[in-house]
Amino acid sequence: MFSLSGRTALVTGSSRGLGHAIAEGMAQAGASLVLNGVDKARLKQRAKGLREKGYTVHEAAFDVTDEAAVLAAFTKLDEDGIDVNILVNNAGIQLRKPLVDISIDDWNKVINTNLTSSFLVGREAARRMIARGRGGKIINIGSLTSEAARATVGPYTTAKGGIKMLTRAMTAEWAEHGIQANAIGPGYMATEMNKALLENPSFDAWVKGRTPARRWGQPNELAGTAIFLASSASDYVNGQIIYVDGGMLAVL
Ligand code: GCO
Repeated sequence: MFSLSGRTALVTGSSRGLGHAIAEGMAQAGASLVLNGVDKARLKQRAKGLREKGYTVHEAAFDVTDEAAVLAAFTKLDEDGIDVNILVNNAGIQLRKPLVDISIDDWNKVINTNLTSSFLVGREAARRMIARGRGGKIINIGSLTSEAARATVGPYTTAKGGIKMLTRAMTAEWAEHGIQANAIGPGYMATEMNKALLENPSFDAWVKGRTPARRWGQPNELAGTAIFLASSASDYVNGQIIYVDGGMLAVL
């Protein structure tokens, strides 16, 4: 029930970080991949690496915040006969700055990349899943900040809170079409985006003290939950957010 063979997963922002780890995990479970990123060279290089491991990998370089680019990307997938039946809305950026110092451009960039993109890509994927009548899986990547705020990451927190409720909005409308929309809330993971935090001794100590598991998470530790939510094992799971956080949100 955990096999993804015969399924195709589009993972946004999958040329590095959590997206790449989730994509590789899904490929290990049998999925064909559509890798996405805006850096064509990096995308090409990462796709090549996965193909060398024997996985089936398509590349779709497009900006998830650009509606026209999203529409064009899905038209191309249609033309190439690639049916996306698993969508992972992972693409995201971080901006660490006090709210009083955030410009409207800063704000819009984070909200567009971390939230609106999931609507744009999710809408196109769902239109096709509904038209095909064979259901599908949508996995939105939230955050600890889908549940609790941390100072200086206001736009990110707001977007990730929206991801939790967008997941439920998708459930309200798409579950009857056999689409299971759920979310994953990663804890503090050792990624490029968190490099500055990992290298900050006091922040590193805070994460290890505040997390019951007493360590940072590794990107590949999200793959199991992603595979579960992408597989038949979760066909009656809708509108949930599963925190993969070493227990951080479970304790005071
Ligand atoms: C930060 C981090 C967090 C984590 C993650 C936690 O600045 O606090 O970037 O946002 O990356 O989102 O779930």
